[in-house]
Amino acid sequence: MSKSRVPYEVYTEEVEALSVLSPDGEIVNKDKVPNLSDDQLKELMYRMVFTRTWDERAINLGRQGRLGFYAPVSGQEATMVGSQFALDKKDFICPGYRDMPQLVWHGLPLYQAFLYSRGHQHGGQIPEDVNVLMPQIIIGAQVLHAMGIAMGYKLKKQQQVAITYTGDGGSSEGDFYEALNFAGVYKLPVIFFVQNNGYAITTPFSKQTAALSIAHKAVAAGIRGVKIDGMDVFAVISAVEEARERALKGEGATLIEAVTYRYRPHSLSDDTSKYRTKEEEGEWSEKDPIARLAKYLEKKGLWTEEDTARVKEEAKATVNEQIKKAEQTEKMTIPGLIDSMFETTPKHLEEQKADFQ
Ligand SMILES: Cc1ncc(C[n+]2csc(CCOP(=O)(O)OP(=O)(O)O)c2C)c(N)n1
Repeated sequence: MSKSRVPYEVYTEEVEALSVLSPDGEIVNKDKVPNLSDDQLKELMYRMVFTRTWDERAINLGRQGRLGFYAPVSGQEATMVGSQFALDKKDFICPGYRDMPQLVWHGLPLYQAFLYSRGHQHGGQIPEDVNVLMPQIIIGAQVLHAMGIAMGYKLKKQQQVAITYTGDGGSSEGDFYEALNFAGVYKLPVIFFVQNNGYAITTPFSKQTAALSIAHKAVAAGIRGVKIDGMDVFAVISAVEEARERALKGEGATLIEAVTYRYRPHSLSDDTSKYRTKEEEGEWSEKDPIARLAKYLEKKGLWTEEDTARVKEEAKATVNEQIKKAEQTEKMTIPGLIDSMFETTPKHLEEQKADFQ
């Protein structure tokens, strides 16, 4: 934080988003290119293509009645896949409802993501070695959870970082400000990652805040704020790596605002034509995070169209297999649900279970 003094009126200036990889696949900021091996670059591309195919299949599965609630992710692969790519396996993820890709790439089995969507309690039985919570539907609640987990890391002197995701809408919630404030006061190892995709369902960003940007909200909390191009996976990785390193060095929290776009509807019961134009959608499709990484990798001789086609087929086969596994999981029952809540079911719940039976 700068300690320079200015006249008595508090003011801030517009900030330009960090950009590393341009839409035509050129490096525009050499200093911020993440240090990734060729294999890591290919893995990153693999995950982004896989995620988009999974998203397309999930939308169809939802329309067939085979999934319950589902929030589409296409367009946000750079923020979702890229930010998780920059984490360590022991870092902790607190997601919102759209953030299933981060959980799956952090180790949650895909069939459990499908079970969660189907409302089955086994979807939320997180494997011991996977440091995630299940997505919050309550907008902004997870921001406080991540702050609390980071508080625990700090008290126990554990070299771990918590990251949480919310949207532009989430950044207007009271929970959001409370979490940022605590993180500032206690210098906590937490990353607040806001995916500003331009809309909170139908509410456009212009009606969300009068602040100069979401990143500016860090100023009031006394934490670091950065704004990045969220369609640029290198900018995402660079910003998360930097925030992690600072957090681990005891320098506190970072608020990252990543400017992105969701190509698909908010959920499966939303009609984008009611609140945005085809022109706008066209402009954002020119910035596609997958297309731009593909261009970069093709120029380096690391990726071809055949690779994309192969990954799509692989993703479709995996989704088919994992949705079948979810569908074949024993049906949820009320006694089973009660028994899965505690290691030893408390007496009052045993009584309720007996009453039910
Ligand atoms: C506390 C709370 N208020 C309202 C809702 C209803 N709701 C669900 S999604 C949503 C919009 C959130 O938009 P944003 O935070 O920008 O995230 P995005 O869906 O765009 O990823 C709202 C208002 C909710 N789930 N929780």
